[in-house]
Amino acid sequence: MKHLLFSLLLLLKLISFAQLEQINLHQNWEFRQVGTEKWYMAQVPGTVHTDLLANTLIEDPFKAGQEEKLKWIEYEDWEYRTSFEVSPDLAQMENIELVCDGLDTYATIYINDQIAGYSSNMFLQQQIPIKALLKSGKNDLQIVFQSPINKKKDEALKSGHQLPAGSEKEEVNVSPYVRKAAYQFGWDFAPRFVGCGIWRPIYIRAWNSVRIADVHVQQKELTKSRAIVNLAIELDGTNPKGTYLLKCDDLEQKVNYKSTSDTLNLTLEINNPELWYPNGYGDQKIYTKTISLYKGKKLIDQKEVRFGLREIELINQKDEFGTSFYFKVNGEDVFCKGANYIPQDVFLPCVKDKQYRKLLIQAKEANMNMIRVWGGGVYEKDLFYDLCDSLGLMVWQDFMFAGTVYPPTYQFRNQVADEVRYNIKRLRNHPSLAIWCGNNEIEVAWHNWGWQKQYNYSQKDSVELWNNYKLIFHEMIPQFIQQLDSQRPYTPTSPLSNWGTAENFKHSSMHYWGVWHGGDPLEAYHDNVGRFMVEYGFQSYASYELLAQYLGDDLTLNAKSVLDRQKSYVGNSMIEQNIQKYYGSIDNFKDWIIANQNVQAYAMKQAIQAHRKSSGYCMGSLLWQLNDCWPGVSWSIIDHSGQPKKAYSEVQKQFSPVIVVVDSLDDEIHFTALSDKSEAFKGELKVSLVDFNSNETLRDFKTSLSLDRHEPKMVLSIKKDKLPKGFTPNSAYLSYQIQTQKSEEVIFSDFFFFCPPKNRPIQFD
Ligand code: BMA
Repeated sequence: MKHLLFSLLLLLKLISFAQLEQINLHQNWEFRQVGTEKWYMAQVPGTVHTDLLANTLIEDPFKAGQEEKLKWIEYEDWEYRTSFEVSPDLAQMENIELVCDGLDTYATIYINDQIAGYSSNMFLQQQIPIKALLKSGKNDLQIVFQSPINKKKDEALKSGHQLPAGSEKEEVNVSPYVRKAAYQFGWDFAPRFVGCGIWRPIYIRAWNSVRIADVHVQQKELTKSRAIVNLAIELDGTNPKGTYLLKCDDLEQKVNYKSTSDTLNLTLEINNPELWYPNGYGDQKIYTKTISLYKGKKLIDQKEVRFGLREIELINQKDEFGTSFYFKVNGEDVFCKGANYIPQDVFLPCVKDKQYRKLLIQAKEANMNMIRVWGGGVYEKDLFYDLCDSLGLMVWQDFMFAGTVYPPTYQFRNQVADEVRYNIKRLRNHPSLAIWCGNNEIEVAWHNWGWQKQYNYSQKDSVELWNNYKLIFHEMIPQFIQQLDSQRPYTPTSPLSNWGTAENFKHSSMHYWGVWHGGDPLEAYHDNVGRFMVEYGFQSYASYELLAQYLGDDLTLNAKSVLDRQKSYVGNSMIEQNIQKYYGSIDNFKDWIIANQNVQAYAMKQAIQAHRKSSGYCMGSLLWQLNDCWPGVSWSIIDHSGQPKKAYSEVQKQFSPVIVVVDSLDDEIHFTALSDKSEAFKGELKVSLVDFNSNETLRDFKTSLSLDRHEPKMVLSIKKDKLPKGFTPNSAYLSYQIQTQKSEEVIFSDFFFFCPPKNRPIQFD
């Protein structure tokens, strides 16, 4: 009965869209462990861990102790199967493909017991011609996943040396050999769950004649009065040669497709174009156009393209201070405010569309304008970039390489080439995509982290690994970008400059980890400002309530279940030390977490204020990290359940368009104001010195503000000896606010304390 219904639906679809068919294959899946008898229901898209959980064959992997207990799953092979009906009409179509948007990772795909194709890269879509394997009626589809560990362990062993993988605690580091999300092998914010599965949509695509396979939107000219946009169109079909008619709006063009490598061009002229701007700099105009392809009079395919018009440049060149690193959008310098994004779950298909929406809206509401998709995760799904387009969040897109060097083999580089080409083509039309970045931290690591010694590389090994690195990130990838997306900036790695020396802070992109990894005090952010801060961060635990959902109630900091969540080699020492410093001793774990989140918020405040106060010199502040992939402890400002931590509201405040930063020096208190607004800002700063105990205002100060974009100004200086007699750091605090001149609307307010929270008679948190 089910099958009958399925074929009927299929037929209906065929009648309604005679040319191109797409039939999702997400129904009736089963799975089992290879070598066992029984099949269980499976969810597709999905993962083996979540399928095992849904069948109550395992406990929730996020519960205490499960990470260790469920390790066996990664050494096993897993098979998935379903069947689907093919109507005689479908079977007769000229082109039929099985499209797998993402298979994780080593898979053999069988149709009716015959091998149809293979997958060996989670980041690559498979398009497998299957016409010859299909029959009318019921067809079987089976996908067998091989354990990535078993698959690559021998190759790793044979190489004679380990490749680095900081968070893999195994006897052999396999992750560098596998094109699978690196964080799933364990990271300093993530547990290790090396799973497999059909993690993205899977469907049949069938068409007669040709289909529009790709449209590359190329902005050729952009002035106030007009934009010229070329649509470069690729066709796909077994015999695509011929003459076609292309239509878009009222444009019609006869085109001749000569060979399969041909591109058809349709040039649009847009008068008085509206531009796309980052959040805070203007609106986000998105143009939508439909391209129709005709053969003779017959419409054979249609495709909708969305694009935005804007110019993004990366200015990374020598300047008066050292080497600049900033973005110009539509000719204006942009101060990038944002965060690093990691996958929203260890088990990626669990993340619902509404979670994407919620998280990215949270980013926009925190006054961010840039998100970095970090290289140890995944190239995100289309929805992510669509949301960034419409929210004005520029995307810093790493290619998925992080924290290791890669096997110096032709076969590996070939995989990389396919993956890079596919993802560039998939993402290049998004106006939000601001920069491609080769990888996360590989160059700083190679030059500073002592891998050569740690892994005992011979001179020959080192030369070979480094040459392979350069080939991939300095030659191959930039060449692909030149061919496929030549207008987008590329930077080979992040950061370009290491935080070790003062000189390095004068140059290019920077990850500053003196606070946390280097043990620096939180105030050190003020002395360590680079030209573009791509990473900096401080850890906090998720709320007690969220942890308790997975670990049970009655938690203590030193419980094994809690300690198991801490994946950073630094452990809890930096948190503990700073709680002591600012809050004193706290025994109760609930209160300790609150203090921990407050310390993180304070740390983010110091960092963002330091970076923004140096606007002009420093032009970017991307905190590490926006979100979490499981309920635990990490540098995130939003936890795994989507709940903002305390730091979120602090970040939101400090990323406001206009802020004031207070510095208490020995004799004076300085107020520095700055604005990101495009028009000059006029307003007033009001400051009150308030007595802690009586809550009385002891003295008021005010000054008018006139600020130009990205030009921080010292607007007020108060001599400490002019403060009322009896003032001590523990007796009063400053409350200050900025209001606009026109409407007297308060657009920013904050406090400044002269003493740590533990010395304050009342708490504000
Ligand atoms: C950054 C990232 C990650 C890591 C984080 C915290 O440098 O690139 O590798 O999770 O540090 O240590």
